[in-house]
This record gives sequence, C-alpha cells and structure tokens, in this order.
Amino acid sequence: MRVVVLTGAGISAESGVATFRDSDGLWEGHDVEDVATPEGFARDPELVHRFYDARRRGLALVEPNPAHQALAALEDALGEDLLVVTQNVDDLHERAGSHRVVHMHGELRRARCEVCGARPVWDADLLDAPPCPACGRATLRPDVVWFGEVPYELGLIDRAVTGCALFVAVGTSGAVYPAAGYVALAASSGARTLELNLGPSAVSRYFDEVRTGPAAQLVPQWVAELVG
Ligand code: BV8
Repeated sequence: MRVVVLTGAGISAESGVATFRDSDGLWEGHDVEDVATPEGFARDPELVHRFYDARRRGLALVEPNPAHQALAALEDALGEDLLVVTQNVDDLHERAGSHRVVHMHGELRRARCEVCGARPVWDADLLDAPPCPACGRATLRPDVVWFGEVPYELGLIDRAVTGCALFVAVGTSGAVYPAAGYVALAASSGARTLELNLGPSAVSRYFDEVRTGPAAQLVPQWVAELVG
C-alpha cells in the first residue's frame, strides 16, 4: 500500500526544536517577514544569516524522537511504498534512519549560491560570506524556501499524493500552502487520510480520521497498527 506522510514542525517539537506557530506568532523572537522572506533577506541579510546560523548550530543539540524513529522503521517495512514529505528544514528524519524524505521547504544543512545555483551540503555559518564551493563567489544563502518562493519537488510530491492509498499528516498546523492543500488532493484521489496532531489544525475537517496527542506517542502507535 502506497503511503505518503507529510510532516511539519510538530514532529520535531519533542526533540526540542521550536515550532513555527506555537510561540505566539514570533518565531524564536523574530517576525516571519523579517527572517523568512526574500524581502527580509534583501533588507537585512545579517539578521537572516544570524537566524539561520543559530538554527543550523542548534541541530547539534537535538536528537530524533520516537516519532522520527517510527517513520524510519516504517520505511524499513514499506520501502518504496513510503514517502515522507517534510516541511521541516531540520535533519531529524535522516538522523533517525529515513532515506525517502523530500524537504519541500529546503534544509538548514544546505546552502544555495544565488549566482550559480549550487546547493552544497553546509554545516558552517554563512554570516561571514564564505565562497561558494562551485563558483567561488561570496553569494551563499540558506537553502530554505521562504514565503513567496516556490517549494522544491512539487511535481514529485503531487504524483506521490495523487497516487497514494493513505495520506497521513503529522505535526502541521495546515497554515502554509501548497503543503496544506495535500490532504484535499489525496482525498480527491481516493486516498484514506489521517491526521496526527497535538491539537486541531486549519485542515482537520478534510481528514477521515484525526488523532490528537503528541507525535512521539501517536506515530509509533500508528506505525505499529499499520505494520501489525
Ligand atoms: C508558494 C521554511 C507560490 C523556512 C517555511 C494567502 C492564502 C493562501 C496562501 C498564501 C496566501 N498568501 C501567500 C500564500 C502562499 C504562502 C502561504 O501559504 N502563506 C500562508 C502563511 C498564508 N506560501 C508560500 O509562500 C509558499 N510558496 O506559495 O509559492 C507557488 C506555489 C506553488 C506553485 C507555484 C508557485 C512557500 C511556503 C514556505 C515558507 N517556508 N519554512 C524555515 O523553516 O525557516 S514555512 C513555515 O511554516 C515552517 O517552516 C513550516 O515549514 C511551515 C508550516 O508550519 P508547520 O510545520 O505546520 O508548523 P507550525 O508551527 O505552523 O505548526 C506546528 C503544528 O504542530 C501545530 O499544529 C501544533 O499543534 C503541532 N504540534 C506541536 N507540538 C506537537 C505537535 N503535534 C504533534 N506532537 C507535538 N509534540
């Protein structure tokens, strides 16, 4: 059975990674417009680099939680019949052992050259304008999809969502498109839909079934049911 799991910040919350909207609208003390838009980056690149450099460094301080581990175990069982589409830019799915992961909003551990388009794996800071490994220019930005920018792999994701038998959303508020539209696309393509979330989301009404609780409990339970 083909399964697509869409994850959001809530799956990493129990690993200690701040979610996007649970912190009363300010994201680690910053306004979205200032740190997650191309306009904000053009206005104050230093602020944006400091924001992402701190989050990139923060990855070393957190670990995958049982929800990430359960999805990695599910991939062991389902192989190519499972695809994880994540809105998260952390590397916790990969560190838990998942390989079939699509980061539609990019990754903290990659940079992107604004001139040559290279997307090197990147673990250092970007504040001090290091040279692009491919073209040598000091034009690297975080390889993260900001508001107003087109997410990655939309064609691949659309095909996976329209072709799956089961669509599961974990830890996402359903506030950001096109990700929030995938449950409706899955349902219209005949898939069964399940939401695992701490509280109601903006799209809970589109799901056949909604289970409320922390991901570190709900995801292992659901995976155990699925793989029996
Ligand atoms: C695009 C990367 C064009 C940065 C992010 C008006 C109406 C509709 C749409 C729009 C509009 N105006 C503009 C738009 C489009 C816009 C959008 O949707 N805006 C919204 C805010 C209205 N979207 C875009 O701009 C996108 N691009 O549309 O391009 C296009 C599209 C298609 C084809 C051609 C052209 C680009 C959006 C990407 C923005 N970048 N992240 C970074 O991470 O630094 S998005 C940002 O929000 C987050 O990073 C995250 O990825 C995303 C969604 O947040 P969630 O993951 O859901 O997290 P959140 O905090 O919101 O919720 C956490 C949830 O977890 C909660 O429900 C909570 O209850 C739950 N939870 C908490 N703890 C737990 C838990 N659940 C379980 N267990 C727990 N322990």
